[in-house]
Amino acid sequence: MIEETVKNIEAKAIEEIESVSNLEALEAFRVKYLGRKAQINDLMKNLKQASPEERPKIGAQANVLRNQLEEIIAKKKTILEEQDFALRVKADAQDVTLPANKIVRGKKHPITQVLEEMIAIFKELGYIPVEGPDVETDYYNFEALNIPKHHPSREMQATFYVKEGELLLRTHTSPVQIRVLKSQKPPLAIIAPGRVYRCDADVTHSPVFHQVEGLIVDKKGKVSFTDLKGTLTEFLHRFFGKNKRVRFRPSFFPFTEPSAEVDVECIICDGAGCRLCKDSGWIEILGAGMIDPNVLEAVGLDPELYSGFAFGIGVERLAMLKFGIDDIRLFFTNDLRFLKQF
Ligand code: FA5
Repeated sequence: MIEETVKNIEAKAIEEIESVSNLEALEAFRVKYLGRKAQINDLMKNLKQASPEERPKIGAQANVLRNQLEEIIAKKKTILEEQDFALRVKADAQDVTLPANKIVRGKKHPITQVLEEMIAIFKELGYIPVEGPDVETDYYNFEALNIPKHHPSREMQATFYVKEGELLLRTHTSPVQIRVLKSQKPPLAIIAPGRVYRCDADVTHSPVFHQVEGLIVDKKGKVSFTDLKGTLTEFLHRFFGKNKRVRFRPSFFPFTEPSAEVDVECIICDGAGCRLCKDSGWIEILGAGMIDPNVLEAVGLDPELYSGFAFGIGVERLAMLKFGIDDIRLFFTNDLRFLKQF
């Protein structure tokens, strides 16, 4: 009787294990055949009823069955684990024939590129780069540059004040002239690149832009307006090449006398007149002149003994002309489609 039961359990288990298809089902199978409530345990309980001669035989048979069941389970477990692993490997598989992701490399902003090129050219011409603060006092930005309080010429540069009448965002790089002349003895030749701020906005005017200031001071008579013109012409030739048409035109600045401005032929209309050049055919790029005696006096230099020249170049304007850009705001909106072209 018991022998038959053992055989039945064995046959059922062998049949059932076939349909076990995952590790969860295998665990259920193990609980069913070897767990606390498994039929094989009842078998052992019934052992008492058997005759003393039969008992060892039945016990041995039950043990064989137990071992067999354990073996079946172990074998199935190995198979299922291998299947599982194979499935996971397949799911994780990388297609090594796919093209790799492109690595996009960053580039320098066009204004940084132009600034670096300008600085390199002026260094070759013997100028030393210096820096000044973006937040300036009224004294350095205006007063020492011969622009007294309430003078109409202050309106040439609409100012952002940090503290009305005292502290401001510098409207040009010219205050660096004063800082240098107060701290260094001539002869000297410096450039001062940096950000400047004005309440200005259209296709050629930005509220934040860059200038490169230039300043040279020596014993009176050593540097003349001819040197100024020669220096700026040389710079423009190196920057644009010799074919770009430029013109010098008389102008006014309170801190230089005589003064000039330099224009470059408009890149959009080639001089015919358009929206960018406001129908003039020219784009203004810089202001310059011989240092006004009042400025030399303000820094404690005797205008009878010293003279020099200065210039202030608009960096964005040079970049517009170099790269053919018709709206200054493109430099500040950080559109990647624009920036990627440089
Ligand atoms: C000045 O700022 C004088 N400090 C320049 C100077 C220095 C004259 C030394 C004499 C001696 P101006 O305001 O013209 O000048 O500006 C100089 C240049 O900066 C302009 O020719 C133009 O190229 C550029 N610029 C002026 N305003 C803006 C603006 N809002 N956005 C972009 N570029 C500007």
